[in-house]
Amino acid sequence: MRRAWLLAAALLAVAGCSRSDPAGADAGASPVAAESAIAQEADAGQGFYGTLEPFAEHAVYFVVTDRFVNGDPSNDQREQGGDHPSFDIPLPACDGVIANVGYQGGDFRGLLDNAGYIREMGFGAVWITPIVENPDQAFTGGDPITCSSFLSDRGKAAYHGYWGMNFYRVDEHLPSAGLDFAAFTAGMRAHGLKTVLDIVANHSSPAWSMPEPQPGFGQVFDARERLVADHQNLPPDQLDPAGDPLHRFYATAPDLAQLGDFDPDNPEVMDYLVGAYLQWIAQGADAFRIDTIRHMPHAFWKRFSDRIRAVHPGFFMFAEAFDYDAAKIAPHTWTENGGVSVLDFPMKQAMDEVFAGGAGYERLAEALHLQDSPYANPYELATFYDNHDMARMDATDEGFIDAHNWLFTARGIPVIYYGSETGFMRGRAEHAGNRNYFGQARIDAAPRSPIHAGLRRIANLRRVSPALQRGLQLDLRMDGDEAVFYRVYEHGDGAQIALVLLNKGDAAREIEVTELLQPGEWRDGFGGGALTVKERLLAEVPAHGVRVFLHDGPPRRADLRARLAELMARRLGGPETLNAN
Ligand SMILES: [Ca+2]
Ligand SMILES: [Ca+2]
Ligand SMILES: [Ca+2]
Repeated sequence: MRRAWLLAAALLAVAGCSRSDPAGADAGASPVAAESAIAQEADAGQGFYGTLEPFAEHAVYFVVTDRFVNGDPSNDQREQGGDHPSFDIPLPACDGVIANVGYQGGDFRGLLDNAGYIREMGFGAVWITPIVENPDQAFTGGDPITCSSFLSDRGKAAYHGYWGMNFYRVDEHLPSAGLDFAAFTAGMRAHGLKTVLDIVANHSSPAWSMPEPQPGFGQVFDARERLVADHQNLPPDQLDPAGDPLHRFYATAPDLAQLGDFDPDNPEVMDYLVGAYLQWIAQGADAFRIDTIRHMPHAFWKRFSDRIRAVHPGFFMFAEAFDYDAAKIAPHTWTENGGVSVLDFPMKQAMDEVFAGGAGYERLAEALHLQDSPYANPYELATFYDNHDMARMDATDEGFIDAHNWLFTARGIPVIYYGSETGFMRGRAEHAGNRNYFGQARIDAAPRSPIHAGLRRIANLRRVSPALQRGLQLDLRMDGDEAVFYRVYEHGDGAQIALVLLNKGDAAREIEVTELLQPGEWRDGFGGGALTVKERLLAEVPAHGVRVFLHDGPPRRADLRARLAELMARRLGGPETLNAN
């Protein structure tokens, strides 16, 4: 394979002779003295990369399955729920937008029908909300819903899937004839898409506070449909795990809202959950997104992850630890706590300030945590700017375009929430439109959105660039509307340097790069031709634009390699770095 890289470099050098070159490559400067000196001692041949995690190759598109596309009306269960029907429950309008807390019909068929749309946007994986069987009625307990409420569930149906009652069975709203979960994942894979399954281990469904008990709520059934746990509509402190076998799954103190909170120390709970989630891996789940991870203790996750990875070594998982403090969420990533990556909430907060609030790129530099961070590996974090549990980003079209140009070039695994490719429901919280039904008509119209065009362009570049996927990030300038950084990947048979130039200003700007610039043949990542670089690279970056230049070879400058060696050595963190800070 090294021969292939060298051949590619040679071909680019030839192409450079007859280029139509949008970037100014400096001619006439003397070669950099350091170029010939390869500092082999500095890195001892280990190479340069942020991570070797295979999953980092894939950007992730996240859908609330029920709200994406109804591909099969025959599984809608519109009559379900009896006295508490669960299909189509509109809320009073919030600022003119009507949200819905009932089922809307989205299913495996609708998602698979649009796998090509997702793949062509540049994604390699789809995160779907939990698939397991949930109760059929709208919930009658809990707190009333308002436009801005969170964890308020009165009148809500289980359309989101986070209220498991049988973790071994698919909820009846999702599959179609011939399209069970295994067929769905196989179909997605045939389109080049991995399936990230959203899993819950903290709780079952809302389990108490109902005026009258409701079927399924607070109950748990096993693979053979036997009732194994029942909260019996009792407040947690009235449960009697010692005396009533049906209470044994549950903790006796409340945790989140009125959810039936699993006892993390009960080995039967662990067996039940591990058995279920191994079953879904066997049916094609490629990775897990773990819900509410901080609501179970580290020791629980260590046992869980060890058991999953005993069967599937290296199985990739990232979790929701809903906190904007890196020091608080990082412990989940440590080996002794199960080694689960996390959604990058601190970066989300910074992105919001930059792309919706107008802050400068220096704010993102802080959030990268490239050296001596508390994270086991910051390059494996799942990066995002909004999702279903918070207000969608309230940015202009240009703000979304800039956000995507950042997300798909900076370190981390990008995660995009469905509809963001058109700025769908921007600024909207959970009960004010955030999770509204997207639907086939919006998907068919999405390519006319400038956000979609920009996203497709940058996501597809990341899809073919090992440097953008997994390379070390070396920042040159992160200031105001301008960001300039390298991503460097050198491992085994592959080597690539990406030079990323971002401009989030309203006017085009010329950006000049000389610092640590690897001389040689470079090419425009967007197909604009090849260029020979000596000491300087000068490029015009459009307003709200991105330029990416790629060098298909290893870094050779001694000073560059020395900087990379330091980044490489200090990129992994853990308890030691947290305690030192
Ligand atoms: Ca349906
Ligand atoms: Ca159901
Ligand atoms: Ca809990």
